[in-house]
Amino acid sequence: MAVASPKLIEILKRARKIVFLTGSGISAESGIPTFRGAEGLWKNFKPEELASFNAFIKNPDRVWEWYQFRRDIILNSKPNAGHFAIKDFEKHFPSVIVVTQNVDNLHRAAGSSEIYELHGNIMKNYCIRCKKRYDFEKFTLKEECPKCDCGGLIRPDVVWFGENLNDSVYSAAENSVDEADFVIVSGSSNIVYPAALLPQIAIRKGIFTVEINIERTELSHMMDEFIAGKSGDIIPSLLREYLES
Ligand code: BV8
Ligand code: ZN
Repeated sequence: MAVASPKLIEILKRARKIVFLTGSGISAESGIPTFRGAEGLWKNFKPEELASFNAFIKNPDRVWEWYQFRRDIILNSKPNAGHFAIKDFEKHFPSVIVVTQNVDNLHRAAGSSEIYELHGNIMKNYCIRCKKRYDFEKFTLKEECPKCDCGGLIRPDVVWFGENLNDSVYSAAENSVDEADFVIVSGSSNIVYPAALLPQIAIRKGIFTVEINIERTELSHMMDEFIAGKSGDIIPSLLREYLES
């Protein structure tokens, strides 16, 4: 049973610049819990309780432990068919850009060549005092927040609630959407801002925007098409149906 409408395939045939906007749902099939799903990461606490600078300063060991718990899951996970299909789109279209809210490094692991990580990368860290970087270090400490040589606390290089996104990353992401002729939104509940503004930029510009999700989201009603299903099933099918068309 085809997942793509004839109209979608027609527009894809003319597309040259495709942007994928992805959220934690695209990594669910890699075994990484989403944020708001039933088994969600936030299930026992509200995001602000852990993913904020105040929470970190109030209880650095607890926040550090939560990130170490998530790193362990991520280090034991692999990109899934959805990540790989996004990379495969690069063989058939001049420009394929990934704008992700995820911090799990899986688009990079799948080999995508142009990625904007709006919320940072959980494998990167820095000292809050001297800003010394500790990227991709294998920290052995599990329950205790490590300290920098200067004595400052080391934090994950992710964007916490209440923190600004990196200006250059966000404006590059905005420009990519602005110049796109086809936008695919997948695996996001579209609740977190300013990331959730990006699909709306495309829609306001009349760029063809497709949402792939296992359930409808806050923005589904604004999309040109909504395809219900898992990203790991739908994105490969989309590419296959395009190539067979
Ligand atoms: C900002 C990194 C300016 C950390 C994350 C009050 C005070 C301060 C700010 C605010 C406030 N009220 C609102 C705000 C703005 C706030 C915000 O949007 N809050 C929300 C909760 C309303 N935003 C911010 O604070 C941002 N900064 O605004 O700066 C500013 C500055 C100062 C003061 C005010 C404003 C920063 C936001 C970034 C937060 N950091 N992550 C970490 O990861 O630990 S966000 C975190 O949650 C994730 O990164 C991710 O982006 C987000 C979760 O969203 P999703 O990815 O969509 O995941 P979710 O679980 O929600 O949904 C999964 C979806 O997948 C579902 O739809 C599900 O159906 C679907 N799915 C599941 N399985 C599959 C699937 N789909 C397809 N296939 C499947 N197999
Ligand atoms: Zn330091």
